[in-house]
Amino acid sequence: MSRLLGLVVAGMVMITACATPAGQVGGIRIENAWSRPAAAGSNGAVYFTLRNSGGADRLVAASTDVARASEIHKTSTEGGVARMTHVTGIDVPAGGSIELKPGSYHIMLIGLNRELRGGDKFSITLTFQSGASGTVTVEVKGNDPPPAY
Ligand SMILES: [Cu+2]
Repeated sequence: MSRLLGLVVAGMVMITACATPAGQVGGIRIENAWSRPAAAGSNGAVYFTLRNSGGADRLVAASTDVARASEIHKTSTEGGVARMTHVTGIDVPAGGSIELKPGSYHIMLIGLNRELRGGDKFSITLTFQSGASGTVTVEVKGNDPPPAY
């Protein structure tokens, strides 16, 4: 790659990184990390998209200092009843992507030690089965009451 092209690519990467909270952990890019507002003492949920340009991997843990504990959950609806299950991880296929979103996978923040208000930012550290681990910024979006997770 020419030096000039390298600079242009580096510039584009920086612009993308500034547009939305995002990060790179190993071969996996974490995009659009967000959460809903939630009161101190209650539970919150974090959502993001995992885009994998490397080999198959698995999200196995999350941690943040805004909550007492962080668990990987999956919401599923059976017979019209939504139910959350604590799962051991989320597979991220080679070259594939997974979106954590309301009604599906999410990171459950258990026992928030502070209020999450619209516009706030906090950090979450994600660990993958490959051993790759990294911290991304989560943006609290909106002023709605927390929805069903
Ligand atoms: Cu949950």
